[in-house]
Amino acid sequence: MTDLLLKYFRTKQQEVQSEKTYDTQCPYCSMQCKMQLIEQSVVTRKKYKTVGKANPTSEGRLCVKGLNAHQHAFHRERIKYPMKKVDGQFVRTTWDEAYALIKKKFKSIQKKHGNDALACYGGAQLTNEEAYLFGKFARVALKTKYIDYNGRFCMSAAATAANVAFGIDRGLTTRLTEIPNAKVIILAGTNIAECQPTIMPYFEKAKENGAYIIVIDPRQTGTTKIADLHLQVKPGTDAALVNGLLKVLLDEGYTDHEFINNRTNGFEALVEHATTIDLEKIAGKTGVSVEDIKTAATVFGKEATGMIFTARGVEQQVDGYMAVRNFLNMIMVTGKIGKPGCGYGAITGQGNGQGGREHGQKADQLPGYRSIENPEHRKYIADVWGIDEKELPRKGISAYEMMEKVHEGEIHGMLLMASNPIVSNPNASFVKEALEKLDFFVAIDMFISETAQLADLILPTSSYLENEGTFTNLEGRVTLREASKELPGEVKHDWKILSEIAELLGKGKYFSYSCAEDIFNELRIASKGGIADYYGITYERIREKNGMFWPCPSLDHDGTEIMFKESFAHPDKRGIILPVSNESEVPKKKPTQQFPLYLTTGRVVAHYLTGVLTRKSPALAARNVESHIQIHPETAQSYGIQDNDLVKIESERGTIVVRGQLSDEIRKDTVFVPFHWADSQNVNCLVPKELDPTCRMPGFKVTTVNITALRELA
Ligand SMILES: Nc1nc2c(c(=O)[nH]1)N[C@H]1C(S)=C(S)[C@@H](COP(=O)(O)OP(=O)(O)OC[C@H]3O[C@@H](n4cnc5c(=O)[nH]c(N)nc54)[C@H](O)[C@@H]3O)O[C@H]1N2
Ligand SMILES: Nc1nc2c(c(=O)[nH]1)N[C@H]1C(S)=C(S)[C@@H](COP(=O)(O)OP(=O)(O)OC[C@H]3O[C@@H](n4cnc5c(=O)[nH]c(N)nc54)[C@H](O)[C@@H]3O)O[C@H]1N2
Ligand code: SF4
Ligand SMILES: [Mo]
Repeated sequence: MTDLLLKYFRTKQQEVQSEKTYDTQCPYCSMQCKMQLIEQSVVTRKKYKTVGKANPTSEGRLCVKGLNAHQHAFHRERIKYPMKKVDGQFVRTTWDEAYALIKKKFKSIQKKHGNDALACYGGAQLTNEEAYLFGKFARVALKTKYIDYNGRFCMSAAATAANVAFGIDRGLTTRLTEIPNAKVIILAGTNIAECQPTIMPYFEKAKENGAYIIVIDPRQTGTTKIADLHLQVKPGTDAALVNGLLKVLLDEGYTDHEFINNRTNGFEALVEHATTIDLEKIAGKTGVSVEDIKTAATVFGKEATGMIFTARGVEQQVDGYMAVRNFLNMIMVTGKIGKPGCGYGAITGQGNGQGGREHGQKADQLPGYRSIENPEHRKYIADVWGIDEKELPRKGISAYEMMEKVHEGEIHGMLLMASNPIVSNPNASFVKEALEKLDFFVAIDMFISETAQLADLILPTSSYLENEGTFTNLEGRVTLREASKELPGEVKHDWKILSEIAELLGKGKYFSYSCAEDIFNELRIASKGGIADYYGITYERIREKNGMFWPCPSLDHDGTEIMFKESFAHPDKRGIILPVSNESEVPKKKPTQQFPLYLTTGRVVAHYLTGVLTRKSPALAARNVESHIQIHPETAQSYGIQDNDLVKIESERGTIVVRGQLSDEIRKDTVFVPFHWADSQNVNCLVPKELDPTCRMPGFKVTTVNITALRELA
């Protein structure tokens, strides 16, 4: 080696020796994997690498999204200053100017149209502290009843079902370490292999221990690869399928009578309902054979331990609430809850899918999972907040319904935080038109998302590397994201922005916090005695124990890992069994001559939700540069479609164009399109507007469509 080269390498080494590390948690899914960002300074630039960190949930693992998460945080398009729209273009502005504009517009809109003319739209990517603060901000600073969040499209069906059946809603009723103790596991409408990849070893361990795994999904996926039995159900028919399973369980006597008698109400009605169930008819409706229904039910009934997990495949339906209730019926009649190796889990989705739904950013909810319509709950929270109970608004409406209120001229201004609704709402073109109609629209984001593009003002917020706060993971474990990287440019934390807006609206005394922990300490008191009781959890205790499970009602309580050991959370301590109809109350789309195929939607491993972040990450974007439609080769052939053709997809709501991907892993009567892309690839332009009557969940998983090869049109 020449002297020159040696010198070069020696300096290189020295350069790289200047290294900093930052602890944080992944900005994506509900596993909330702990990670560390390694920053190496090189003379001309900084180099980054992400590595996993040990913790009791992900045990140091990371998936491809987590490994590349930093790529979006350092992306050049990240916004670092407030941006104001002038003549259709965003221009840099100052915080003072931005705040002056907000004050002027918010005040004039409310003066002219009343307090409810302003709406707040939140997200479950926010920390617990910020979700809590957003709810308080809407009710105390804006005094509006209109607040809801993107969890409506995510968790609402399972949350409502668990609340009504068990009296409390925590995604998993047990800890992940119980999975290897289960002898039979049902995974219904959940593609964990792509959506929570670091959870997989728990299931692989269960399999090594001899567990029988049943997966219910219209497609073969990474998750069906671990299945002993795959029920390739017709989209939207889970409620009926479970009726078939219940029929077998009841007829064959695979029921736990002691559990049913001592712990539940409503069993007699279910027995009566089962007499009306015909297995042949269920097979015809669901596309699952009688033999497979019998096998699944028999294994589930026979084994002493077992678990059921559902996710959006079951839940994002216009009868999602009832479909989940039927799975809960199965858990209760077999007594497979509240003991080792047993339990139910609605696998939460977003980073704070669990906590985001507990602290009051939902239309009908106050912190601690309290109800905004319950006089005692109102009084308690009003006292914590130091306001008169009469000043608290009443309940509002769901996220999509707020868009209808914009069209109807009731909502004139909106503050959006952590969501991209024109890509994630059903009937997306209608939602875009609504947001375009607003008199004043403020988005708080890290990027100019497709929705932020429609705003009058965008306020730049901090990322997972900079913003400290707590997240409640899919287990119900409250974790502390210790983010400490310096804020780039003029970026501010979400909680800081809310507090400063409250101040300028004259409500500063209710929002004087110096750090996230201050807000958490108020949240602890606000949640005390509520369903989701965090009172006994402190930052210090979370650090000590590497996360703590709620409910945790006192400082000497260790948190609750396994729920419902002795009782459910209703006043009489019993769970509620409820017969569920095969047919949805809100009719589901059925194939017609005009729209002959089922369309179902979902995710791919490399992209996250509407893709605003993952499309900015070169390593992830490269894996899927565009959307696609998964079609069975026989179906494709009958429509004259070849692999990689551009395919026009039409529903009664709209038209999109994506690339065809032929695969025999999907049912012949069904096509699948992921929802991570916008504009002409935005699959939500096709999704209908009907909502579940109980929880207001849209039917993202069943649309009917027609498909045409664009080549054919030419
Ligand atoms: N890579 C990745 N991971 C993510 C996310 C992401 O966007 N990308 N998002 C996160 C969030 S917020 C969420 S909510 C979760 C979602 O996690 P999942 O719910 O697991 O994800 P989906 O792909 O929406 O749907 C799961 C499966 O349901 C199937 N399905 C469709 N229709 C039906 C039906 O009628 N019945 C049944 N039984 N199954 C059906 C689909 O084929 C799909 O394989 O993932 C989280 N993790
Ligand atoms: N067709 C179809 N549609 C669906 C679904 C489906 O399966 N099929 N799934 C639904 C589900 S489960 C979900 S969860 C929704 C999610 O859909 P959205 O609510 O639209 O969620 P994201 O795409 O994550 O959008 C988040 C936005 O917030 C920004 N952001 C991220 N972190 C923060 C933060 O900490 N603070 C602030 N202020 N901004 C932040 C991001 O840059 C991005 O612009 O989509 C739903 N829509
Ligand atoms: S996306 Fe989910 S599984 Fe993957 S690293 Fe992030 S938190 Fe973990
Ligand atoms: Mo979600």
